[in-house]
Amino acid sequence: GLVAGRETEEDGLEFGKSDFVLLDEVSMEQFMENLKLRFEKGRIYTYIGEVVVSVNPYRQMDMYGKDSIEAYRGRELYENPPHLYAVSDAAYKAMKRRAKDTCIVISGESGAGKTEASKYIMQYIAAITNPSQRAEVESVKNVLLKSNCVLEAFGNAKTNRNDNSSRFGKYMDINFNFNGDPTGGHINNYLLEKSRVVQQQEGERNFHSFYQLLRGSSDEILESLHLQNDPALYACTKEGATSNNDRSSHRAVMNALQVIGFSKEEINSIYQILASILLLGNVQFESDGESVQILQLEAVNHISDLTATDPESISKSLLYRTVATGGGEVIEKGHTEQDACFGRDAFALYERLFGWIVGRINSVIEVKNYNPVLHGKNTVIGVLDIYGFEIFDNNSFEQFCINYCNEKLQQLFIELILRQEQDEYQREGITWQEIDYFNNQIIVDLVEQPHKGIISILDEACLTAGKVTDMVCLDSMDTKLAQHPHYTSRKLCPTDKTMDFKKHFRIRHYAGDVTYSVEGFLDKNKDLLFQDFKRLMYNRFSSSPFLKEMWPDGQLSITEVTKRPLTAATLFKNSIVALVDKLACKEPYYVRCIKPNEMKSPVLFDDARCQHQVAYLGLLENVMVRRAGFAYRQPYARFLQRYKMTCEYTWPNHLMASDREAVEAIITQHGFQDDVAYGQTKLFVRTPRSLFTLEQERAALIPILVLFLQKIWRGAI
Ligand code: AOV
Ligand code: MG
Repeated sequence: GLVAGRETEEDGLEFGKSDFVLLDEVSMEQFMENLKLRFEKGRIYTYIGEVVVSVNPYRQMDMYGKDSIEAYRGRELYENPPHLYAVSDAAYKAMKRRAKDTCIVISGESGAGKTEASKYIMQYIAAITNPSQRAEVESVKNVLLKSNCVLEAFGNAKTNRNDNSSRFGKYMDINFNFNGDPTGGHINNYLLEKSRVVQQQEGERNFHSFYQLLRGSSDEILESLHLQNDPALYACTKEGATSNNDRSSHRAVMNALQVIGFSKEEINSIYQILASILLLGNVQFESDGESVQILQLEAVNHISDLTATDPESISKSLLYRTVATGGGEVIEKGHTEQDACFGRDAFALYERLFGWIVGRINSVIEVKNYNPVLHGKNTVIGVLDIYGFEIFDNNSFEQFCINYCNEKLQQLFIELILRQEQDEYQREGITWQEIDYFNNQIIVDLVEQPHKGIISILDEACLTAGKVTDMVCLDSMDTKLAQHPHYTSRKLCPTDKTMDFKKHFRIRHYAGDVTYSVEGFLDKNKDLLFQDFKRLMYNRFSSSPFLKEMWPDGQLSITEVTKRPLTAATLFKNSIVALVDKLACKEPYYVRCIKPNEMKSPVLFDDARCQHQVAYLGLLENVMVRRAGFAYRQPYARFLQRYKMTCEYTWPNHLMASDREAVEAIITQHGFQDDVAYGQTKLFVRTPRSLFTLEQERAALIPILVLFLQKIWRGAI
């Protein structure tokens, strides 16, 4: 297989070029030809310099096993065929040798293979660390690996784009000690698509966890949870009730929870909450015009049992809310939109549960007793796996947030890979022909700019007293954004019959046009959770401190909470801005995932779909920058340090006026003059070949040198 030897220039023809930089000519045609050829030959990874382009194979590849891991361990990028393992190793080496914080950013649209890639990356890092098998390091690694399984169960779902689609964003930091062994980690999660708990689009499913519970639990457990083992019986899970592996997944999740260190009691509580949500979803209301009644009192009794709350409090929290009037008086008001309130309560429960699980995992893996003096610098590798760009038949607030997040990541890629690269040539005084690329900053601004951006307009509408509807908000966007080249709506473009006057607006995203339905935007942005429910939950769990953590705000009194909280969109924006800042100060490694077709087929390479992705990901521009430029660069002193032994004028020390001249001597002696440029402080090397030759010579010389030194020590010379 792949492990047997690297892809050399000779077999280059058979598998295409392993690095797009080596194409004869940089054109979309050649790029696509190479990408397709490699996909068909089972070469799913290809480099652009240090960036990995990955095409989802939609089949099990025989390239992730132990022998592959060994083949990549400690090697340089150009020594082996392209692989996630090679970049993981590069990130790891940079972290270990140079004490750099690094991050691996995985991007691509929904279903392109980001989550799978993130798992292989983590597996690799786990496999190559802790050679001495220290128990405390092993346990950290175990928790890191097992956390994926739990987070996927609770945060992933089948969508129309991907059977195992991440419905939350995940950024995981892995901490390392000076030995390069993992000592802990931290998971940041971003905006869970909680509305899925009560509603799914046709053909989609709820979060996996519900089906796993119903299909995988024993009859006794289900009985104790007042459940039956058929997802079709519950409003929340009747969509997509049939699936094959929920039962085995349930076992895996139970095992993972135990390995991570969740107690029996905690695991029980998790499943009690899931059961409460399923039962809550079946509660229906009836209005006689005057007052609202709950139809399924039995369900309420069961929820009351599962949450150890009295049934009256539950009914009351479902039917009424307590509000503070302007004068500080506290009154009870009956709900009018009954269905909305059970829905809100249900997904609020789920969101808190998810957040609590993440927090609980973090508490297990957080770095404890770290002493920088004793343990040296604590370095980090971050792995980002977030929901990919998506377009559905019906796109709502969640897609708006998800797609905005992808715009931000594309912007970061442009900054780090396209712009900073070119800036460096200028700084180093290297002649340079600027390369044009589409900068999506304009779309990022459309969404997030203060006062003028969509989020600001939404927030303003949410804060306006009185009855501001989604429609009014759309009007306001139409007025303020009429001139924006990436925004349109039916009112601005009356001839476009694909949009509805009342609800649609469209954003021309970097990855394509998406038509959003404004319906529900305001509610979702306000993210109202009735305080009664929070207090109810807080009181219920007051005897179990670990679950009380889920509802810390429940202890606030009704007058304290009238202060306006930040809206969902603003909170999300702030968290994404913080994420981008965090990534920007690390040394980045990129995996760019491509989805070969819409049918999940392992043999179909849909040329148009693939070309579209290559275009919007800016991959061709990436090749141009990389190729016109220099793939590898090293400060003169470091280059000299490593290769001085390969040249008679520099070994053991050079007598030249500067390191730069000494480096010139090495390069000239090897005949690589045409492959390099000399910057102010660094040597720039165009192709990997020269470096590879130097590495080989060095490797060949080292044993001779060692022998030579040993002889000196023994007094033989
Ligand atoms: P995503 O993370 O990019 O989408 P996934 O990583 O979940 O996409 O990949 C989707 C599916 O493609 C997986 O469930 C696998 O069946 C298959 N797949 C992906 N990569 C590989 C691989 N390297 N080898 C074999 N099969 C693979 V989303 O989370 O929807 O944006 O929100
Ligand atoms: Mg995913």
